Amino acid sequence: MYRSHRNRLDDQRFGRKPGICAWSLFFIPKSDYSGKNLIDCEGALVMSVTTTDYLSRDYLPTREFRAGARHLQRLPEGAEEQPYTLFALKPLGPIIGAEIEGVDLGQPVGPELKAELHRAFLEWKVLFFRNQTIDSSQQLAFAKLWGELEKHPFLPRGSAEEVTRFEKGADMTGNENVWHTDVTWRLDPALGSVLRLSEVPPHGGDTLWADMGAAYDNLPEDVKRRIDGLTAIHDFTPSFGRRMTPDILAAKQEEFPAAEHPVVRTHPETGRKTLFVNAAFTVRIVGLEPEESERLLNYLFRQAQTPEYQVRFHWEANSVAFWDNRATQHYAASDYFPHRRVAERISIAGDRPY
Ligand SMILES: O=C(O)CCC(=O)C(=O)O
Ligand SMILES: [Fe+2]
Repeated sequence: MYRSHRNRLDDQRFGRKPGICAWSLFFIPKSDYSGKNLIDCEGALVMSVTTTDYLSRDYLPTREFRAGARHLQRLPEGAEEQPYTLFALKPLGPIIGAEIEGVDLGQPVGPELKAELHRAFLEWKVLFFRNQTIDSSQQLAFAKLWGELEKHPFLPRGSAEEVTRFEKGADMTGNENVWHTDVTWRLDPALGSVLRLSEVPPHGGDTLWADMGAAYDNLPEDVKRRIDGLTAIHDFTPSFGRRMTPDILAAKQEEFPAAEHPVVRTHPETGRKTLFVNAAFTVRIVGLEPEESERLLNYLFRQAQTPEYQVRFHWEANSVAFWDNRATQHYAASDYFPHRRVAERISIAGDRPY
């Protein structure tokens, strides 16, 4: 039901004619696969395959016994390390996540500090600030430094429309414990977010981020070749849409049509390639038969779970995180029920992934 409805919407949105397109792939004689480019119903190139990689599907490792060092590169190729002069930066690992000491987010941020924070943000992908006794309006002022703010259409709001409030406790469990990049179902997903914890549980409640540039870099060459140029559909329906009545769901789907994004996006500021599919919102890869799409997506989703690409942050009250949503995924550990945990998030609007 869900699939057929969304496929119809996708067909309208992406200008595809409904028909036997998907099935025609199944019924092409095997010999026709050999080394040819397949053309879909509208004449677009859907895949370039050889007999072996498509039919045996052996471009995906069947088991992930992959011991040994990962290639962990923090900066883009050719970028030079420069010191920070206006604050102390304490790395929490080799490639992602750093604590910033000596910056008060309650005070105005001048152009020089802003430029240095911006560089740290791009280089470390998530910045952490502790002991920031700020309120929502100061958090808003800091977030506004980086661009237009988003209003989330589905999540509970705080003191302003741009503030999303996650209030967890005995009657609300933490549900953000799926690896994801925020709002990729938007045509222009968020650039980044500023998250502040005002109440922390006595233990647990950490958040983890994964560097999706590292995830891309470490993919086997066969997989990189296979996903090069592919796009995927991102949709809020399986997550936020789950509890909506059919009428509300239909109206929201109209307002937020499924988005098609590249599977590998190029970071607009650093130029790095990042793996841009996530388990919460990516529903299928365009042009692949459902079984292959699912298998490939599951393999790609799993990459965010690799500890070497991650940083794990333990919150204190008044800790703040500022992450680059174009370069990362995150996961909020839901291990503190029934204790309270209160977080407020402000997201900065981003641009169309390419
Ligand atoms: O509560 C958290 O730590 C993060 C929740 C989340 O997914 C988000 O703020 O985007
Ligand atoms: Fe999130």
